Amino acid sequence: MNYQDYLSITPEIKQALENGTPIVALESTILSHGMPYPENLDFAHKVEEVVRGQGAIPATTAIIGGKLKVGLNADELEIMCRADNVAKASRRDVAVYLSTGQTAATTVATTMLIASLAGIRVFATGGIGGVHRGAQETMDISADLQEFAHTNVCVVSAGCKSILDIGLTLEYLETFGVPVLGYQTDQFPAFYCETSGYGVDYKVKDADEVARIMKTKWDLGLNGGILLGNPIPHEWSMDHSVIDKAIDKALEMAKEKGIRGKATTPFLLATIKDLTGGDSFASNIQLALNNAKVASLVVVAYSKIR
Ligand code: PSU
Ligand code: MN
Repeated sequence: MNYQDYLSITPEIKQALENGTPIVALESTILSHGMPYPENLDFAHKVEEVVRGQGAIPATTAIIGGKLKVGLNADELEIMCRADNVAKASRRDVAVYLSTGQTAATTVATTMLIASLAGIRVFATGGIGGVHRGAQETMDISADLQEFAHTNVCVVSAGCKSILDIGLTLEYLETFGVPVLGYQTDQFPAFYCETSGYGVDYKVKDADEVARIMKTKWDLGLNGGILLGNPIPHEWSMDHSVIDKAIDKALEMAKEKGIRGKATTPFLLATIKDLTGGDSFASNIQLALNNAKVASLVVVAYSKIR
């Protein structure tokens, strides 16, 4: 068998791949392990509509029935959002879940991997995983960062949450040669907040510029991802003080409860949501929709010059 035998691509996306129609990959961990039901289902449909509204085709990914799914139908979206017995698949889990038939949501790392296998070059998420605070001791560094080191996908994200050590996350990306671009900003965004206090390598003015950077990088054989930081829309940006308090508390609780490994990020996300109430969730939805829009602009520009 070759890798294509493990892919299950919807007819619509197969045709889009053949015709060179722009496609945006979307992850499912944000649905299964990042948002409550049924709000996640509403979001899952909305984010796909945003992509279609820009003239691109959405491709939500997941592992279901021993296949790497590229594009989910309504029933499959429902399964991922209900999240009953849905595992979280990062790179190390992929072969196991494909072999055992375990249903699993895809993280940034595995969505990049699946997108790349399918020939999709742009992916929209909420926030990426990174170097956790205290990683000097715990070694907790998301596999997302290693995926950026070698998989050719441009990921549009609102930066990352400060549950992570943002400075060390950027250092790690630099070491592995990953360009970090700011969409119309010179600040690396901090998910709920427009700014993080850290700069990006390059401020880009529009989607065309991002598309040219993608093409040039991969033409040269400089393999690996590109991170496009797209700040949360100003009107939804939250106060650093509000969010920082919740994040500190969530980190403390994780420590007390001895939460470790792949449970860490979902625990922190759920706890922060509880601590900040509806506000942070409303912001979360808006930033993710905005990333889908910018990712669509980028892939439309990329498909014109490719
Ligand atoms: N950070 C967020 N929201 C998310 C995630 C991270 O603000 O939904 C999810 C993404 O799917 C990301 C994964 O790829 O968590 C990272 O998990 P880990 O830290 O275990 O690698
Ligand atoms: Mn981890």
